[in-house]
Amino acid sequence: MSDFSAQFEEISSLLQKGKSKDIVLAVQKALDDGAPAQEILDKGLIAGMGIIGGKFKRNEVFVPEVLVAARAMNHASAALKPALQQAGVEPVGKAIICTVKGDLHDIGKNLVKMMIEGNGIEVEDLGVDCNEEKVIDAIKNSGATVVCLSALLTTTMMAQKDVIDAIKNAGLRDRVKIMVGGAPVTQSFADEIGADAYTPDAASAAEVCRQFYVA
Ligand code: B1M
Repeated sequence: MSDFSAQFEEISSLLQKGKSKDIVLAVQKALDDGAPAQEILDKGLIAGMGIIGGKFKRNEVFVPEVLVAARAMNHASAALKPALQQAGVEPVGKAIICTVKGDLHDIGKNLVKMMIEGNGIEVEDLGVDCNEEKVIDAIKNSGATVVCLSALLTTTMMAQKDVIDAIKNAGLRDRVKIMVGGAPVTQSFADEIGADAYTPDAASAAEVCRQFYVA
């Protein structure tokens, strides 16, 4: 079996340096060499972002460095998108996704969206810092039957509960399944706030989301 570890290491390093153009070339080269897309994502991109996150926490890097890394992550994810998504999957339904109110982190949300789309589900992206009203309007107007909520901050995870409560109060709870996720979110938190599903990563989010349509 081929060993792509040096290439994953390079991708992680380019991400940490925020080298958007070079990382796209490195991702493409790894794909051309036969590296699995999911491993490029996990061992290259997400690993690199984890290292940046640790440095950010220890005040070894600051918001500007994290922002250029985030930009490189988005470029690299876009380059990986065709390989991550299954070709020719027929749409089986529609979902809504957003990062909740007060939270601007969108990399995880974008990955979840990409993987769900790759599992044959149309996704309406409501963006970041999304309030309850926007979600309610989207449920009413889009016909979506799954709502996906992402939160990356301990201070914003409760906004997932606010959305679920607002959906209940609007009389729409029976119309949608609600999925939650993001680094601080856990299964027990999801149970506590009345979500239908918690998944720890984008790939499992896509699997669970598809089950809601095909089960
Ligand atoms: Co922020 N930030 N940040 N940040 N940032 C974290 C989250 C933090 C852990 C860093 C740290 O201190 N170590 C920390 C949160 C601490 C806490 O709450 N306990 C933090 C902080 C404090 C902040 C600010 C407050 C910093 C400041 O201004 N002083 C500020 C808040 C801004 C705001 O949102 N209001 C802030 C700002 C930023 C940037 C703008 C600079 C940038 C975001 C850029 C962007 O997203 N476009 C940023 C980044 C990049 C990070 C880190 C470094 C990386 C996050 C990331 O993209 N990870 C992060 C540290 C870390 O995570 N190690 C950090 C990669 C991504 C693929 O993972 O998003 O977890 P993640 O998604 C995963 C899973 O969680 C899951 O799937 C994905 C992978 O498969 N998932 C779901 C996500 N959503 C899901 C939904 C699902 C299912 C699964 O179902 C619906």
